[in-house]
Amino acid sequence: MLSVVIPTFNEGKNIRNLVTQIDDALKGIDYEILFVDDSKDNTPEIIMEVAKDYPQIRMEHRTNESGLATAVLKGFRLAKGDYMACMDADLQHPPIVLKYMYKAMEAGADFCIPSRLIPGGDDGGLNWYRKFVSGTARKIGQFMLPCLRKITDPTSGLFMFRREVIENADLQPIGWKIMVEVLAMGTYSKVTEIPYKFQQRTEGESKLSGKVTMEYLKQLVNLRKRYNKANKYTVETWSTERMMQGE
Ligand SMILES: Nc1nc2c(ncn2[C@@H]2O[C@H](COP(=O)(O)OP(=O)(O)OP(=O)(O)O)[C@@H](O)[C@H]2O)c(=O)[nH]1
Ligand SMILES: [Mg+2]
Repeated sequence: MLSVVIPTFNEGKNIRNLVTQIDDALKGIDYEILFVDDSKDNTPEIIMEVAKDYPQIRMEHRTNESGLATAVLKGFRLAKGDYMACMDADLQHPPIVLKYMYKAMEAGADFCIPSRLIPGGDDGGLNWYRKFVSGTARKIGQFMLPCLRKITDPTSGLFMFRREVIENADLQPIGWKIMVEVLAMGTYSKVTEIPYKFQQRTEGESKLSGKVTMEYLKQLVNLRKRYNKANKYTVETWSTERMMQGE
């Protein structure tokens, strides 16, 4: 089974569209969707409404806790799947990519990381400022944590891995970049990167802020002391053709 963990904060307008697209993408695959919701609006009601049509949906609504990292970790703890995925609710991560991530896992990957920065990938026309911020965050991360250096797009919120990867990992929920935490603390030997095209957000609002940047730096300093130095892995990079093979 595949568990797709989706953190949500005021994403009501995106939920039905998101679930419909995930269900289309995962035809024939046993899956569950776990929403971990900290919304202050009617998003939880919308999720429950959509869940009437899709029994694969579970929701954890939190009222006394918030924050992206703790939400995703909560989702991983509740997940029942052999494979776990994390994605944003705002459709910036096109749900169809889940199908190809699953394919990479079935082909033997322990960890599948879609990338905007390999041939066939696209950053969705980020403006120069967002490009600069995201490029700098990536480079600082790779400088601080050698274990990120072979990964082209380690700071996104879109990834899939085998449950065993985090079984003995000490994941501490600070910051925004939960994949960096899993890559640094997890145990895995084969990573597959696949290309994907990042999308513009069309509904709802971004929650990015200056606080996020500080938390990221704090997280990197903390991980530098703790990361799993024994973990060695290889990276296989799929082309679009390889990804589409057999379709
Ligand atoms: N549960 C929970 N989810 C959150 C929280 N903050 C953000 N999210 C969700 O995390 C995902 C990523 O947040 P975004 O605001 O899209 O961040 P971003 O993609 O880096 O920024 P944009 O590119 O501007 O959209 C979305 O699904 C949000 O709803 C939070 O405190 N709790
Ligand atoms: Mg977003």
